[in-house]
Amino acid sequence: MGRLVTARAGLPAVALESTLVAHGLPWPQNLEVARELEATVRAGGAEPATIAVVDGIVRIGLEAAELERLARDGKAFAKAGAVDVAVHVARKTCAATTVSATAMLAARAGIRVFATGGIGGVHRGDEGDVSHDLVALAKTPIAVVSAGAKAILDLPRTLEMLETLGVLVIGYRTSELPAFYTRGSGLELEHRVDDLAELAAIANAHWELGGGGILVANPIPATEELADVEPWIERALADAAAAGITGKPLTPYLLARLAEVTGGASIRANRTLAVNNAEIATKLALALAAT
Ligand code: PSU
Ligand code: MN
Repeated sequence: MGRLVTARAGLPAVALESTLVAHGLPWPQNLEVARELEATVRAGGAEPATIAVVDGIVRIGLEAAELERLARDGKAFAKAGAVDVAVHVARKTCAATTVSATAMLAARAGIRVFATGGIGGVHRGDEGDVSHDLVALAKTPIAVVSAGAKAILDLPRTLEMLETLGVLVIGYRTSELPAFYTRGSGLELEHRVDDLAELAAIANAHWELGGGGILVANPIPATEELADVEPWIERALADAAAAGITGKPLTPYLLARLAEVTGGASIRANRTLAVNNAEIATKLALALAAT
């Protein structure tokens, strides 16, 4: 079905997702970020595997030209959750993979660590719109390093849903669920670790016990926080409601609208937090490989 890129001899792999590139960031910053995420993993001593479906082929790791195609022709790539992947494989179409699809495919390829920007969750004002990311994480044995869940969401409900579904949420050097653009949400986490060797030990124990996904909640660096973002989020949400946007296009719409109203500041914060997540994911992959 897919081409599984075997990591360079002896190197642990870190999965990276492609929806962030195709639908979460504008061209050409999306290509810069995609390359920077891969470079960060390589510099840390692991092998990056950006995951996408290209002309029906599941790619666990993209060639440089494929990465550029994903960024440049992002809109020609559907936004695929875990359940959508088969359709694109059978029809030989292109799809960017969300957190749910990337986690599923990475785990099948034997990859244990995955970096994204921020996972999906429960949308504000629409408790019926719950990202499949949460359900997929619950059943997939992989550690996802994420700056919490995206601030455009209902974070208290998202955290409740993670608990209901049984996703192990661990704050990395924080006791609060990070809010993507900012370090804290005021929502306390039950578990915190300050050391990646300890996190690796917890992950191994979790998987030995038959556990699924682990959300490693890694806040944006303090100097890069996007202050006073809430009024902009509320404005973007109001615009989405006025335009009648719901379902899959909602998150891409909100991120694009936020980029406009913040004059690009949200893009810079998104880039910083994603790269920061790739860095910690790489260190975790090395820590797991050492166990
Ligand atoms: N992180 C980012 N930007 C993004 C995403 C994550 O910094 O665009 C993507 C991920 O692919 C995640 C998706 O799975 O947003 C959530 O979409 P939805 O809310 O429709 O489930
Ligand atoms: Mn949704």
